[in-house]
Amino acid sequence: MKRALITGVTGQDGAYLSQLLLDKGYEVFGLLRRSASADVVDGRLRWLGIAGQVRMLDGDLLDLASVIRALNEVKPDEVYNLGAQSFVKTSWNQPLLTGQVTALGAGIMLEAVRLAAPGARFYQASSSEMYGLIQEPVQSEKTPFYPRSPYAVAKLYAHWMTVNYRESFGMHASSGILFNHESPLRGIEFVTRKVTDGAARIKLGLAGELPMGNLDAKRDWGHARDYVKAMHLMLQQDEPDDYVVATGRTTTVRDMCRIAFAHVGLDYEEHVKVDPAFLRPAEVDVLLGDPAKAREKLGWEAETSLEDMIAEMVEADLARHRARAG
Ligand code: NDP
Ligand code: GDR
Repeated sequence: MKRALITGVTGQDGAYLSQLLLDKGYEVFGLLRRSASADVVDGRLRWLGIAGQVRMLDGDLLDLASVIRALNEVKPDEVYNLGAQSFVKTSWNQPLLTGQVTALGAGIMLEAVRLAAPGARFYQASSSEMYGLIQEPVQSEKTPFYPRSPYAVAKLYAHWMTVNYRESFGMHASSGILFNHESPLRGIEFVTRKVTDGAARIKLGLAGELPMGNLDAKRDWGHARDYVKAMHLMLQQDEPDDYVVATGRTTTVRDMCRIAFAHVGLDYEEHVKVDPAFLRPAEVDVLLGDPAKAREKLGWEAETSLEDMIAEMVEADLARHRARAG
């Protein structure tokens, strides 16, 4: 039985990856940072019905000793570093914390694996945000990076550290350059979930308006359930490498709003209002990934359309609000 250690196990991807690995017969372990709200930390795992099946170990990405202790205990075959301060807008308000967790945290993980679990395969959660100010209309593994937020700068450090540990120490360390991926388990602050939750609340008469930021930004949105499969596939390859994971289709925030509101029979234009509070100091205007390498080498393809994913998210948010109302 293979053993996997996941950082960021309580997040969206950590939950779906845990489910995938459990289904494949892995023993799954998660690094869990202490929270005063311990009763809610495994909410996503509970939603997927797998909370009791992931073994949690105390640890924090900022604490090398705790990570080494976890690695010594688990003796993992595979390590997935998904932990991060992952909300781009917050990274301007907490740039140094974002650097510590999202950049140095990856350095800590790489160093800990080198010292305490040298045979383990390593996955780093890199991001399409690293492309930032776009240099090429379609982004591939060869497109130059130009990060546009403290988050993206931090992810770039983590990405190059992963490449460097692979080249310096021969580590089986791979980096997935994942474009935006969403699901009913997406944090409520991210744009798709904010919109699907907003559409659900407005439909149920719980709200009237939805204040939003830049409606012209374009993103290549896929489903997290599909994307965690690519993470796993990368660690099954003979050679470590970097892969773009994307759908190859880009959509404006405005059109995503249209799709979500139309699902509940509403016109987004009557409810979505632009509020400057949600604009960013610097924006990534458009992202569009080329997943050809992942398709050819991993046999991976996005399976869920944006329309189907948004419908699933709106339905989940309607169900949540109905359940809350009793
Ligand atoms: P989430 O924000 O949902 O989850 C982030 C996870 O990191 C949480 O489990 C959080 O724990 C954990 N974490 C934060 N700080 C620490 C710390 N100091 N020590 C240990 N764990 C910590 O992110 P996603 O699941 O959406 O994304 C997973 C990874 O993939 C992230 O690294 C993200 O940056 C990256 N990524 C995501 C994309 C996406 O579209 N979703 C696209 C490309 C990259 P807690 O619950 O305690 O806060
Ligand atoms: P992003 O995701 O910054 O791409 O990072 P987010 O959903 O926050 O924003 C996407 C785009 O939508 C625009 N936008 C708004 N965004 C939010 N959150 N709220 C709003 O009200 C709003 N209005 C418009 C944004 O300006 C932006 O252009 C996500 C994270 O998961 C990262 O961790 C990951 O690395 C990247 O995706 C790939």
